[in-house]
Amino acid sequence: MIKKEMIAMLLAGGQGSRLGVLTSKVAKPAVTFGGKYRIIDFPLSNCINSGVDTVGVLTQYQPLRLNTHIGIGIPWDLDRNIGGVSILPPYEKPVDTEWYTGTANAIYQNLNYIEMFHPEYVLILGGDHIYKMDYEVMLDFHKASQAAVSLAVMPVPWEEASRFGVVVTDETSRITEFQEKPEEPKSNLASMGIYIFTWSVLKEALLANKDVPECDFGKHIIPYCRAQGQKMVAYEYNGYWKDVGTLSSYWEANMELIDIIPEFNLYEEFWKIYTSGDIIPPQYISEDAQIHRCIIGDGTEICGRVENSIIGAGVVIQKGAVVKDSIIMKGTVIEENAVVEKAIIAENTRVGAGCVLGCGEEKPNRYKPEVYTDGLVTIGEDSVIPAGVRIGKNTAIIGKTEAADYPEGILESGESIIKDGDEA
Ligand code: ADQ
Ligand code: ADP
Repeated sequence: MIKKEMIAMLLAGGQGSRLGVLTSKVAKPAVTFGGKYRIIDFPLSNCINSGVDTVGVLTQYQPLRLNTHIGIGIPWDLDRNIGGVSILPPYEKPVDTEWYTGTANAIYQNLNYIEMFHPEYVLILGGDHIYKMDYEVMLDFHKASQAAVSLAVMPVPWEEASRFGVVVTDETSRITEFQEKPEEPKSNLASMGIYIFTWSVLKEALLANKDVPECDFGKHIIPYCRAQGQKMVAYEYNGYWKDVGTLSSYWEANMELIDIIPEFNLYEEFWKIYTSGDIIPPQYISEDAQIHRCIIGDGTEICGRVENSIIGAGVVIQKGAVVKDSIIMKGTVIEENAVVEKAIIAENTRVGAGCVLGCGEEKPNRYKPEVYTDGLVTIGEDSVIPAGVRIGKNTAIIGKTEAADYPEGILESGESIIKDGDEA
């Protein structure tokens, strides 16, 4: 019989619609981060650094990139004979075949996978947070508290508390109240969506709630366990943790990496962040290049001016081009004399010569004002921007655009061009 003390289930199936065109073609956990990584590298690296060597990754939305990235888990040392990493998409069953309708439903549909390992504890993780956490320490806390469920929590600013599940605790860290995304939060201790369950308790809860539509941890399973009188405790985390679920938080988290002493340090020896990547040549910086405060990936060719930016692997920045306060992902080309300011440009995009991105006054986005904010220009992957066009702020573009898509050569602030993927 295979027996593991704790296995992890990593939820990586949500669409991440608040990242707009960045997730039209890839799942949020597969979006690149920090010039080298993909978001899912962080929880996966935490797993192996914490000694959790069995991880089920629940995928659903646009899983191709995730599948190729994770493979059999070699970069994370998860290529085990027993356990290791398993990608778990929804599959057809003799009865009740369905998509993963919610986070807990996704786990329920994989009861068999979990049972294979006879775990005592199951760690539930989201796939869309940037942080380093030793889950082993959290497990020690769970055991010492003799809890049935432990939630990792951290204080957040009061005005943001209603975006999260929040907990009220007593002096022993026992959770006395839990509210999922409340309009009027009673506390600013936010659940990080990271749970350790004693497996027998979780299994019972999943079976009891199996017919609940869109069964979700925050909305159903946690409240159910509370109602059952299970002992629930809050494990307070004090390090860096960022939900990169919105374009602004994603942009900010990237920008924080280039601070002189970054709050989140990618260079720590004892907590490595592993990733899988192509074998690519070193960077080439030409005599015309000027680079200030940047993270620059492998295989890049820089002949222009780059400031305060995160430049992914294989990016080309041609002569005379200027890139400022931006994130440029893998394989993108910024042609001669283009100017890019406060933009997020996804993989394999081409920005034509002399384009200006991020110009003019700021206006709210006409279609998704809550998604395209903070003056950002967001361009989805495989896009083409023809030479010489001017693009305003709070805009989104995805697809191969042509001069005819830009009346008078301009995309006004707050407009979008969606040629490939999602509707604007
Ligand atoms: P949310 O962040 O809103 O709240 P949710 O969007 O449901 O949680 O997703 C959590 C994770 O599950 C994400 O990584 C997502 O990709 C994945 N996921 C979503 N639906 C899925 C599905 N059907 N199949 C597979 N994976 C899926 C949660 C908690 C809050 C807590 C925040 C912290 O509910 O209480 O405060 O996380 O960010
Ligand atoms: P994912 O979990 O894959 O990121 P979404 O980004 O679509 O999925 O939504 C996650 C959660 O955030 C959902 O509960 C959704 O209701 C909520 N949400 C979606 N859009 C917004 C928004 N613009 N502002 C605040 N919350 C949002």
